[in-house]
Amino acid sequence: MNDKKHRPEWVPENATDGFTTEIVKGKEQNSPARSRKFVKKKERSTEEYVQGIRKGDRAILAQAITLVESNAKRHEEQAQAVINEILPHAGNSIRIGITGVPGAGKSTFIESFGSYLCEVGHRVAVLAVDPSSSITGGSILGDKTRMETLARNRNAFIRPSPSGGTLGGVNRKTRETILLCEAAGFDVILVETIGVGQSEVVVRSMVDFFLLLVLTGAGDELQGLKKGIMELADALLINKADGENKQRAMVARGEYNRILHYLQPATKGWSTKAYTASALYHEGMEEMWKIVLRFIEITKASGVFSERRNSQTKAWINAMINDYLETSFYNHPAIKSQLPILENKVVKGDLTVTTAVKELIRLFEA
Ligand SMILES: Nc1nc2c(ncn2[C@@H]2O[C@H](COP(=O)(O)OP(=O)(O)O)[C@@H](O)[C@H]2O)c(=O)[nH]1
Ligand SMILES: [Mg+2]
Repeated sequence: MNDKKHRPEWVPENATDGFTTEIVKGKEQNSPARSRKFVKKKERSTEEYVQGIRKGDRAILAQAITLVESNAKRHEEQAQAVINEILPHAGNSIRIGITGVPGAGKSTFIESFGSYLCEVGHRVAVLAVDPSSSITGGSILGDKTRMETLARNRNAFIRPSPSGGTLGGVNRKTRETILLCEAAGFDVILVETIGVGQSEVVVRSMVDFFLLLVLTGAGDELQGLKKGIMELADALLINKADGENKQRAMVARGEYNRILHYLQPATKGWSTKAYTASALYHEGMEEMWKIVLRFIEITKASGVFSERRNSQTKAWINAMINDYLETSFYNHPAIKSQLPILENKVVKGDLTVTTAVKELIRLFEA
């Protein structure tokens, strides 16, 4: 190490080891093109992102989404700058949410419906909301194979659910991704709910039209299906209406329509009805699209469309504030140390819940 050849020229002759800076022989760059790409990828300017998205450059769009999904503080600033720039070009799409129990055929439907839409001249972006993906590692693998044809279509863009983080985090990332896709010229956005639980409500809060995929046969399903989810839907689609199941699907359609008749409609001025389709055999796709178009026409004329978008934006603001406050509360050092102690006191009956909470808030605000 003391070999003079390895010492930089600015090091004095009589310098001790402590002073010395070592020189490590540089590695030969064997592929300048590759290294240039690497540097570019790492340090794309906000302008480059914006231009690329506006041109519909899918690689840049994908990178911008990665930026938006990053939890790193330094990425957040640039992501917000990009979104700010593209915002005037966002919003011009029909946003459709697709929900249903696992196995109902959501991914297959998206493959078939998305391909149909591309065929008739649309550009389709497919996103997924999966708040559980941080635990399960995501269900993307299965989805990719279900969407093989669509994934190869030049007019389609498929993005798996952002992994990790809270429901609030997934919520923000998906909403911002929708804006980026719209600015890149995608005029139909399909959002699939993957995780079970709260993802239906989250997706409903970011789309114009909400589609519930259901199955026939199982009378239990009709019973077990949460009325609450049916009340979120703008249409029910009985999928797998093919082969021997076709007849049963027609019967189920009548049953569902009878139930829907008594439920609160999800959208003012629109009555939610049941339809049949076969995603696997590409039947009913055109009919479904006509229903969506009629829905958009009616709600735009009545003002319900823009009312919903506005209230969704306001709800997003509130959700982010709640998320921020909750995170900063539970990460506050005083709360971290005092919460378990006060909880214990309450459990033992030494303190009332209200007193404990007030004390915690006092510590938080101090
Ligand atoms: N017969 C029939 N099978 C279907 C149809 N749609 C989906 N499936 C099958 O149902 C299974 C689950 O579909 P998938 O799209 O992964 O459901 P997801 O979990 O809701 O996304 C797969 O084996 C599909 O091939 C359909 O219209 N008809
Ligand atoms: Mg799926």
